Amino acid sequence: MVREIVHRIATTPFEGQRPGTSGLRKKTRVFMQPHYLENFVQSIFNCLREDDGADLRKEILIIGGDGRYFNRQAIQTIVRMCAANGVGKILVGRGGILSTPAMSAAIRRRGAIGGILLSASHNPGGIDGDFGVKFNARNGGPAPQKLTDRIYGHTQVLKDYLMLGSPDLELDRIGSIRLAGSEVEVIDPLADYTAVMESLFDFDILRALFRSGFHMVFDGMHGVTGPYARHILEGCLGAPEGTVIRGVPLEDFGGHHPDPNLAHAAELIERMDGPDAPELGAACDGDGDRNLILGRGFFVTPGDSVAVIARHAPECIPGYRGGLSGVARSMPTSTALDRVARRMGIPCHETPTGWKFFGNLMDAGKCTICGEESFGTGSDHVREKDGLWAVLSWLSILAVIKKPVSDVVKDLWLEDGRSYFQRHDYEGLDVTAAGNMIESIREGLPSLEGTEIAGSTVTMADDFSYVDPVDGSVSRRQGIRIILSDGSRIVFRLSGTGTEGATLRLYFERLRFDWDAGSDSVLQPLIDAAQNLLQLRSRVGRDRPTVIT
Ligand code: VG1
Ligand code: CO
Repeated sequence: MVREIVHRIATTPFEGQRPGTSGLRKKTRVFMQPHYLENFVQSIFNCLREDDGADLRKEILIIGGDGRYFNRQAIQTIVRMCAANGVGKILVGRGGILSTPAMSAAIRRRGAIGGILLSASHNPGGIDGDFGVKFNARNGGPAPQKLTDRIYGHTQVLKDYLMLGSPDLELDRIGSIRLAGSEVEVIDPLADYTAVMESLFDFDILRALFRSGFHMVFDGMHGVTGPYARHILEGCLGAPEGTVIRGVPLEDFGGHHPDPNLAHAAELIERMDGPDAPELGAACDGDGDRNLILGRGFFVTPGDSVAVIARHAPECIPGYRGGLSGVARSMPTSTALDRVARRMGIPCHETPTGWKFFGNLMDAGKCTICGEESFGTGSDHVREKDGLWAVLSWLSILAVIKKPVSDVVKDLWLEDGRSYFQRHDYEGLDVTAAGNMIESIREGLPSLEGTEIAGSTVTMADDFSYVDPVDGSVSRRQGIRIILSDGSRIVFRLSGTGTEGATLRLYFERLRFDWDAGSDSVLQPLIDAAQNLLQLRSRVGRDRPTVIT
């Protein structure tokens, strides 16, 4: 037997900014620099061991990613480091694959200490694209900010890391080997996730739906969800072969942004047009946590989607038959969910952007279903947003309600009005100029109240602060919101996930009861008002957004 040798490799302190809401996200080439990935990963181990007193020999750790360029190489490195650090059991998704929700499901079902997830989500992949590493904790959710900060603290004082000098692990075959003191098992990345979906949804009803000729198309965008969708939709539920398009994960996502929105899922949107189009169209992002829902010639905004799911889940999905304990949305997300919650008599929480805030509420039993405007929807079955879960939710609703997607949404608007909603992103801005702009607006907020904007009076203008109802922690400066007397909102904040320059996000919402007016015309007064207020041309040299979703 060959003895595995643990190398202690000297290193320089980690140079990189503090990880944001979704872990550490950088250009792929940055991650490929010597010691870069290693430093971050060793800091996770040091943090678990030194701060939390974890005995890693007794723990399970799960590794997987969305299949993008550098995924396999990074996994080989992390497996060697896990073994060198004495992790008891290391589980790796076959082919290096695990979607973000599947990772969350696997951590929870297997009682793991956490998981290391390799993805930059919907950002493009490839050697000139983006890469990312994220640590998910025992509850299956993204590390809370305090943990992320502690991991970052360790990166700053790291002197060396531990690495095993072993050959590459065979990633493509299910099986188990011993590596130093660790057991390494390559697992089926679909198994845990599929079991969770079976426990929530009535697969018989969904099978019957497809047997009756229901026609849908699912666009995997060459991200990680393709294999999950093929297995569940075409395999378990009997949807015809070809229902899943772009279903093979590719290292460069076929050269596209694996981002399921109106800008990047153009091909799918085209397919959904016309009288013979499928009844349901859906897409997921690179790591499988985001979703886009389309009806025939009809776009469901993410804010409406989560409202519809919450409204109908107890009646249409067995996993929610007992009712919902509460719902939650991120602050910029439209208020359609609030109105549904009021109707259902359940609390609706408003959290800062980012999934980790929902996790706390869910752990405390305060929230069952939640969503974000950024095409994220999910529930307490895992602690990440879950793209395919949203698709199965919609299928279940359509199977019971037996109406077209567009009518299901219009029924919602008829009940409580329609939130017209748009997000405008200004990407690649100068970091200092963007920061200064936000700062100066923040200073002027108190004097905005009571003034006239877009034909209404400003009733509130503040920078959103969130007090977590579970642990009392306070998150300040989570986005500037201007609320008008007619209920309209203008929100803006800087992105925490970009890898180049600064990204400014402007969110517009206006509630109307005439639900067939075009979004553009309804929102234009708010858009003009924001342009006026922000003075984007003079402050950051732009007068047009990069992307509208
Ligand atoms: C964006 C979205 C946010 C989402 C986050 C992670 O963050 O706005 O709603 O939770 O991405 O999504 P930001 O800070 O860039 O606005 V994912 O699919 O990239 O894990
Ligand atoms: Co994602």
